[in-house]
Amino acid sequence: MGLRDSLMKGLSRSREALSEIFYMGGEVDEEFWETLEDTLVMGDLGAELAMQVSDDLREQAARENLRTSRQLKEALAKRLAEAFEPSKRDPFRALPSCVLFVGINGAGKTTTVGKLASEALSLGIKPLIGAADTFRAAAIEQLEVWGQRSGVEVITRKRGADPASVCYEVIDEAEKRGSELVLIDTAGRLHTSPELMRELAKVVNVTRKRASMPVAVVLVVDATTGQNGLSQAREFNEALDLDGLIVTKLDGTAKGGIVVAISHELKLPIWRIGVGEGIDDLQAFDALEFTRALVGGEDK
Ligand SMILES: Nc1nc2c(ncn2[C@@H]2O[C@H](COP(=O)(O)OP(=O)(O)O)[C@@H](O)[C@H]2O)c(=O)[nH]1
Ligand SMILES: [Mg+2]
Repeated sequence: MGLRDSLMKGLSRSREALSEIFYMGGEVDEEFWETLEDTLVMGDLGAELAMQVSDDLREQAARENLRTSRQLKEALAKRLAEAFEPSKRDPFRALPSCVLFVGINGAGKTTTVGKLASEALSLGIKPLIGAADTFRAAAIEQLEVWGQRSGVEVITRKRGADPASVCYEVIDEAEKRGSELVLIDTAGRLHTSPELMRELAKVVNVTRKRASMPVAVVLVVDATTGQNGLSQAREFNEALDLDGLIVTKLDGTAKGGIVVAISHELKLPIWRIGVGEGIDDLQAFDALEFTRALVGGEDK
């Protein structure tokens, strides 16, 4: 399946609701605009942004005399794409670089580290993985499996070790070996636990201080969590001053709109998206491609 096809397929559930309103009978009337706004709100875009987008589109439609569903969908895709925070620097390409992966349990951090290590290798970049999720023995093993799968070495310490010291060590190793990309997995934690968030802030601060290379803190968010994903992003950003986002599980979610909402509200770029459990199921993020898949610009 091509890159674009898998995104189209993944977002099909998010797209269904939107597609319906564009085929209500073709009349672009008051009801159409109201339904569009409601659908955007229900698609997890958030009330404020949904209203802004539908108002802007309505003005543009009047101004440019947009009538067909094809024209309206393309205009909607473009307007939604503008809501994303653009990326100024891709930390997986601008090297050397150290990236810390944070997020709640099950968001897809470990999987994403594995996918990115493999992506880096295929580009001729020498990555090194750090297992700073020392809380559970299974977490270290899981990362080692991903290391084997991608062919990248994983620096670990035993269960219960201080995660900050693992960060220290992996950066040391990277400097010694000339690894240009350091990927550090951290233990999942609930954004609602102040104590765990403080501990993570310490890990982040130590790493930012220790590393001579730029450090990026990336929140991994599971798209299927919808509005909760937005709350997670707010809390993690508050505690850690995030640099960017990776959104996972976009294969088969009806909540694709949340991606727009998080990037827009927190002014954070989206660096990659996860579209499956396999090692190659990670894509670069292109805002317009994403919103076209969300809106369904060319499918009818
Ligand atoms: N469908 C799908 N599953 C994913 C994706 N990313 C991760 N997963 C799955 O989500 C589960 C949790 O992933 P894991 O990396 O262990 O999350 P962590 O706790 O944040 O490290 C695993 O079963 C992964 O296979 C994705 O993009 N799509
Ligand atoms: Mg994990």
